[in-house]
Amino acid sequence: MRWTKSALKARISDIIGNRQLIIATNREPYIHIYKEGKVEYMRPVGGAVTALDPVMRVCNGTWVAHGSGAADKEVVNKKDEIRVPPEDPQYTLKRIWLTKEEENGYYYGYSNKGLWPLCHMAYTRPEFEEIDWAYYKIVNQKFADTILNLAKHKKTFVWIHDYHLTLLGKMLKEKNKKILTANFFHIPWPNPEAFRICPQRKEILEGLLANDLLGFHIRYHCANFMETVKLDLEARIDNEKTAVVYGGHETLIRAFPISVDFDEISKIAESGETKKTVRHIKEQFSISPETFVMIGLDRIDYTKGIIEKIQAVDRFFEKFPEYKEKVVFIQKGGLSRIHIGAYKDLNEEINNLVENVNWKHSTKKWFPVIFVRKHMARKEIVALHKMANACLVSPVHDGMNLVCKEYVAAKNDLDGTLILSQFTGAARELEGAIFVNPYDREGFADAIKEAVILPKEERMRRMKNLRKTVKENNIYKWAGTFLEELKKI
Ligand code: GDG
Repeated sequence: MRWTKSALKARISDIIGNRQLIIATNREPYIHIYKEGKVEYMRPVGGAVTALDPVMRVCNGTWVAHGSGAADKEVVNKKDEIRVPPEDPQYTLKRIWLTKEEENGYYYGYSNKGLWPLCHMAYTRPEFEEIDWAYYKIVNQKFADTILNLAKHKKTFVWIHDYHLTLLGKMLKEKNKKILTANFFHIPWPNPEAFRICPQRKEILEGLLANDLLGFHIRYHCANFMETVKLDLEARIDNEKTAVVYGGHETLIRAFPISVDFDEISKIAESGETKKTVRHIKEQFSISPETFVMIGLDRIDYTKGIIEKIQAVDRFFEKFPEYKEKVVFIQKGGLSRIHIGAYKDLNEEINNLVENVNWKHSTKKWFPVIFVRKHMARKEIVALHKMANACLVSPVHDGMNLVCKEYVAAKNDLDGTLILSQFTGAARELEGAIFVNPYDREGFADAIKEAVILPKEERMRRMKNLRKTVKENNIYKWAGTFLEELKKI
């Protein structure tokens, strides 16, 4: 059986039974903002919400998240809830309000100055401030109190997501043993030596091991986690079952490679509207039909290898100047975590680099890098993928990476090449990509050349393989297999 939206819909009540489903994430799937005095909503940029929204549309249930939009309070009911998607309501979003201090300490501080660099090992030094940790605990407790209230009278399954909420499982179980909980970690789990520097590692591990199920993208992260537990706690590791028993409680550890809604993206890519958007984007950037278009699409984050990518494009034009005016690179970058110094600096660095590279290679009628900052709707993103002859995905470390899978899903015409960092979780699945080490500028520049000259049949053969993989291993398979694992508990 291939997992599809309707297959998950058909199986969901059998999987969940009479339990209500609650999912908990830091980021909410829809943000309400003020625009020219009116309330509007937008979709935030980020992998976890992109992946979970289609799943929740099928599963119904309640999504608990931080209400971070300026107009969020204006649209919720007395219980701080709103049905979403706003244009076609299918599940409930329950918003949690955080003070500026809480957001600063828990989100910008402990989660993103501490755990994010710790788990990615991208040579950005993690910072663990006591005050941030205090807020991290306060906010995890806020999520727990809200969810315990929702779970008072119903059998409940709580699906927790990510490194922002590592203590939540334990906080829930301490008050209500009947709740079933799982945490899916969207980022890598590092090796035990790297994790060892975290001063709060014992509390974090104990928080995670209170869950009944713990999911990572790939087996390597599961193995790292089990090794970490072995080093830091007196727990029993059951290798046969891939489980950890700690304090008499068993947690299953499993790999579930996350993915995208292949069918939906393919459908959007095929639509007449997308064709029109492609024409519009090409006009806007004065791209001729003969130009070889390469794209990049990332949240602006130091783990995504944006600097390394632009440097490789620079090297490509240095080494192969005959491609000037024939090849162009469009990088779309969504601003992210801008209150953190490292992100502000990265943004500056990208601006300077783009300016230098463009100045260095530009001719009278062409420059090599188009950096797009304006917010793009999903339709425009699909159009960008559709028009691209190559997509450059170059993280220095990434749990999975959805952009490469979105690209593959949008290439119905098979005419495109994926250049993919070997340090993404996706690299383990996506046979058919041209693999690069983003730290190896020379090799990366050569890979770009390889993509530009790849014969059409070979290009199509590779894309066909890639599409087969992503079509099969789509987001509904991820959700379905994760939830089915729960039935075994
Ligand atoms: C975490 C893990 C894991 C990106 N830039 C823009 C934009 N996007 C959209 C993409 C994609 C999503 O955001 C990014 O997903 P990724 O998977 O690449 O990255 P993270 O946000 O770091 O996600 C990652 C993921 O969780 C899921 O588990 O794969 O490893 O780090 O959907 O299309 N969207 C818009 N403008 C942008 O500039 N509109």
